[in-house]
Amino acid sequence: METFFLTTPLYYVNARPHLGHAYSTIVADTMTRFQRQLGREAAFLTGTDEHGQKIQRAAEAAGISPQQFADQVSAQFRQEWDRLGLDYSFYIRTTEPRHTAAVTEIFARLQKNGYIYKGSYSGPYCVSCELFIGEGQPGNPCPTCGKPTELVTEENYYFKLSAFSDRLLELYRAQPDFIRPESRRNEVLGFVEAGLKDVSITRTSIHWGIPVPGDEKHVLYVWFDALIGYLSGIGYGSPAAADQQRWQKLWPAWHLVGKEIVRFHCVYWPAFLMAAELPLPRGIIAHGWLLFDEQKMSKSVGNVLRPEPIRQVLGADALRYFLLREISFGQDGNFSTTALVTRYNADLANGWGNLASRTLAMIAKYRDGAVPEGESDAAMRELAGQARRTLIAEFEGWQFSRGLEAVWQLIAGMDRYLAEQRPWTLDNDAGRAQLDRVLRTAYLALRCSAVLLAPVLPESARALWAQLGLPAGPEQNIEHLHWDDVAPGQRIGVTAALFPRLEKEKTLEELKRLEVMEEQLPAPAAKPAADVHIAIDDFAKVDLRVGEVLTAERIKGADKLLKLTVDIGSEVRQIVAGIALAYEPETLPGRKVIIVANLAPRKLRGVESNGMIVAASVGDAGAPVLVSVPSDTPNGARLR
Ligand code: ME8
Repeated sequence: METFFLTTPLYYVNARPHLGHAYSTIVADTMTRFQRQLGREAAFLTGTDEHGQKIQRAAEAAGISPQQFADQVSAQFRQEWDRLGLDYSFYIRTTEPRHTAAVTEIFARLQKNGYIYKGSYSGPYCVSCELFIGEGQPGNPCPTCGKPTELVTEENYYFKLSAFSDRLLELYRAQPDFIRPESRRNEVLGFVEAGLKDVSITRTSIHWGIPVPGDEKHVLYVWFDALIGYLSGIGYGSPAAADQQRWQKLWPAWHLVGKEIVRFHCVYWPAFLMAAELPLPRGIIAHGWLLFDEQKMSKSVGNVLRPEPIRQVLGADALRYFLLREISFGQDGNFSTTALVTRYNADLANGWGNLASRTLAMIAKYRDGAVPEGESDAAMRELAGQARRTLIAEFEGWQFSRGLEAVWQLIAGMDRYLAEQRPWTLDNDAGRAQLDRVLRTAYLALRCSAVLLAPVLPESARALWAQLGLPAGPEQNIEHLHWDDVAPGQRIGVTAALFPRLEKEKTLEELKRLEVMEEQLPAPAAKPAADVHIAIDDFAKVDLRVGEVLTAERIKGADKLLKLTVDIGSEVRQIVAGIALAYEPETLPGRKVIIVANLAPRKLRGVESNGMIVAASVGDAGAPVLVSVPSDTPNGARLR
């Protein structure tokens, strides 16, 4: 049987995951579960992209090695996916030896096939996008992200991308749904039709990458390296027979990507594969961006929200449901916690959850927990059939919101049916048969909804299934789902509220509070290992001094940062400190602090920082608490 194999982008490890990353991974998880419920074998791969200049710089700023940095952040991605219950089948890190083996093999194939030559590149490069810009002046804004480009002048290995224009255009023509949606396809067509230039696939000015086999002063360009992760993650490049079989069984993949990386996936990647004589992907599905305050949610803009507070307060299922229901797949969508809580209450607590609790309570009360037998309502049965058909068609076309809407039509239809039938008036001899019919119908509708919603709301669907007293789980085949397939003598299970109603203002406050704590989590840094000792000379290298805060002000657009001036005896330093969420600027002047005086200067949000304020990191969230000395300690005194 053919396997449905899907990949998410391999996320950069320059920073922890945010909701944008969670969105892609949730979509992949949902699609994979849905495919399984169509009776297909399905798997998805995710992972982290760990090489390149961006990561190298982030690690330098943290004062640790790129590998240590990548280890920490990659673990945070994995931890987040595990907490959210995202059931990835494969996880690849591009710093794993198995990945290097695959990359080396593909590079060798390209070389053997004559698609690689040496040349030199001099021109703008965008570090944020890890992209050679090819035209314009260094310093100009990157056409993709708008950040200033940098001049790169290097001897490089080039890939003959220009040789593939015709074959790529032929591919897009022969397979019109290779790139979805249509708008992205047109963008790519335009780009390729304008003519492709060869691309540099190595760097010499950075070292954090996979060395070019046989010419080790070059490292491979991060995008060349990363795309191959889709293959190395399932066994390509490994000599073991089991690995070979696995990748050959799973490949080719569907690639799910954000719209900003469509060109890499639709142009470069198929061309690399053609050059390596490997099968091309089945297709590329591009989704839009999650916006926050009308801008792309991104680390570099600094407007990110984390999945964790939402999971803690509303649960992973509510987050999944909201993202898939609220955002029209393929388009950009604004994320708002107010809309999240409103939808939770309306659709989950008052909608699905309430239908479940009312129905189960009535079966308990009127029929002592036994599901009545006999006929169910034909109109409701038809509505359920329609929900099922619509959900299948829409989910197959990645239109999750419309598929979910159909299930909520069934839920609303059931609410209306109960309001019309007024089962609470039927608990008498004359009403007995009708009450049986109403309760059975509501029970069957719930059973059907649990199966249909299991790909999107897996935890709640399982909980409801148990409350319905049904065996196994709701992950049943959706195509073969029978409305009336309930064993005689069926009894309901133990009931509880699926989605307790939330008080809006309090919930929003709680989300905000947890969000603030999240942002105070310590950034990756070298962890002092208990069993590694340093010499006194090592400690003496750190110039720790007493200082006094003279002024403190907020930095526009950076919630966490304060700009301080600090008197350290010999001079007054400007220092940027990440303590704004814990300290009001007005409370700081006059306060004694400890600073690291000999850190290399760096810029945070464009503001120069000459040193670092020392703070204790408290609690799970690592909230900063300033370290101090008695107020009469002279400024500039050294700590030894
Ligand atoms: O591009 N809205 O990694 P990346 C929706 N390493 N999705 C978002 C998003 C947002 N605001 N922000 C991020 C890279 N994403 C490369 C990929 S693949 C071989 C290499 C999601 O960490 C979305 O899927 O910048 C986007 O394409 C991806 O994260 C970018 O992650």
